[in-house]
Amino acid sequence: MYIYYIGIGSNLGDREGYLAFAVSELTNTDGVRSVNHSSWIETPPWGPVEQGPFLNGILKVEATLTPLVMLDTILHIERLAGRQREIHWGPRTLDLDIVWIEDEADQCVQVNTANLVVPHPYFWERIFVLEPLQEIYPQFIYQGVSIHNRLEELRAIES
Ligand code: A4P
Ligand code: MG
Repeated sequence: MYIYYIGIGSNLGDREGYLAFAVSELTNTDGVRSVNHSSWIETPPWGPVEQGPFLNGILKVEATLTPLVMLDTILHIERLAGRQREIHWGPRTLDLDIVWIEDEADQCVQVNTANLVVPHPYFWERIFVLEPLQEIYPQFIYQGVSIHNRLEELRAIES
């Protein structure tokens, strides 16, 4: 059994509808035991591409699926939501990124393959990931720093 923390975002079309669609598809996937999620928060676009605001959140998914099977599952759900890969970091109907994985003993699971890197390389830099992650996993600590302190650091840098 794994616990997946999956970043979810949309900034095209019926954003809330796409997020709800992803929750429902994951819930109905064989090997998925439970799906919980943070609140959805509206966030300004991060990165170099000029685009509309995102609706972001974090899904907490308990599943027996291995990480590479989970990746295939979320890529399939993105395709079902009409996701087109045009601009790297550009606007999208639905983006699902595996941010963090734990095993049954609450140990971090690392993955480093050509198609999947976990922990997600940028997660610790992104307020739009950490804010909803804090809501669903308030005791989260990374490299000795609590998520609360990290968010304060990032907010201080941004202001
Ligand atoms: N891949 C490798 N590691 C992972 C992982 N941990 N989870 C591979 C998911 N996929 C992973 O992704 C390309 C490939 O990355 C996948 O096929 C998979 O094999 P992609 O989704 O097609 O590419 P992308 O979306 O252009 O890049 P990426 O890295 O997902 O973009 P980001 O980093 O998600 O940035 N601002 C706000 N406020 N909110 C957002 O959600 N999102 C982005 C996109 C930019 N700005 C944003 C937001
Ligand atoms: Mg992605």
